[in-house]
Amino acid sequence: MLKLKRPVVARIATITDWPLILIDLITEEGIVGRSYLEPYTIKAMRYLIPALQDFGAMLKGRRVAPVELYDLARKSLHFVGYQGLSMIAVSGLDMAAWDALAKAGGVPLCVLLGGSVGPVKAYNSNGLWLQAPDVVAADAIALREEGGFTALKLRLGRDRASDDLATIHAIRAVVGDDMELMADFNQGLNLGEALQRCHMIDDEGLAWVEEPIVYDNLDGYAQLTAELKTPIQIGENFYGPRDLHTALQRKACDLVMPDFMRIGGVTGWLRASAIAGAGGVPMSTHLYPEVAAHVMRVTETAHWLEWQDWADPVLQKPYEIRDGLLHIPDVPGVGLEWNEEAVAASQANL
Ligand code: SMN
Ligand code: MG
Repeated sequence: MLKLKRPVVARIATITDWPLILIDLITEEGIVGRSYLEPYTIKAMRYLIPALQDFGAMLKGRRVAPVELYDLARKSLHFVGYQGLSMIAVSGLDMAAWDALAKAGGVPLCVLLGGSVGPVKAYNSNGLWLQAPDVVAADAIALREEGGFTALKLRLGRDRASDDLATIHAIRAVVGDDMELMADFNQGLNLGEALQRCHMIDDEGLAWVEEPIVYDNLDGYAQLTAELKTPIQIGENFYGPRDLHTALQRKACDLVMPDFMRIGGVTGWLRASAIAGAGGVPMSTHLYPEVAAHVMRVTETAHWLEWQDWADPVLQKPYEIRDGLLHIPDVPGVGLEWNEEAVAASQANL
């Protein structure tokens, strides 16, 4: 568990301690594939660890063929269901397997996937939670300076709609018109409230409005998408590529932003990005900025990478952000190595 510098204060939950599961996939050749999961709560962390250990035992002796391991792991939980914790566990395994394969080939993951090492356009998503408008506006400057960002995400869903509007105005006043602003309601509104609030902010020039209502109300999302000028963004709660396909078929959004622990890791992302690409839908990432940077280099409709530095304390070499661009290190794999001292100091009592 890591203490968050800026606690998550959203309408649906407050999070002060951030759980991380660090995964080492150890091969007989001595290569270690690494990934992490950020399952939001310590309880979810407890449920996931045995599932990951079971995958390890089940797949012992197999070749590191990520697509095959993904299918085997999913099928082993088929009767439990493909979504939810099953998919989260599979995603963790998948990301570690792709890392191991790229390391075995001696190339960065983006190169293994057919791309090249280079910068990826990112927005800063480290803060701007549900605090008073002046507090948030002051933090916007600090967030911009963390990496020369040209885009920031703020959170909405305060008790009073007028406070949401005041927050957008307060941030705009300090960062100017050239800064792109994304706004995330974190599923906090019902459809009626969402219609009112999204119309209220529809002329604010926001880059997108994210998850105004509960993630699985696709009819509601279709109505919002049809009614609003501002693009509707969803996707961090897609469990597997088929959820993205369904959302596009239902015209439930303008933009998509899958999360790596839910979409199915790298394998799920690649399958989902083919669907988004065919539909011409811009695709952004959710959390996991390191693996996100690699796949964005080969994503047809790559839009924005979500930058969060929350895993940085346990990484030996955190990725560098400059001029709003995330820089992929030119090392084999994803480039995740644990800072063992920091890991030892942050071990949770499970
Ligand atoms: C979010 C991310 C991490 C924790 C809580 C909420 C958010 C986002 O939905 O899109 O960044
Ligand atoms: Mg979100």
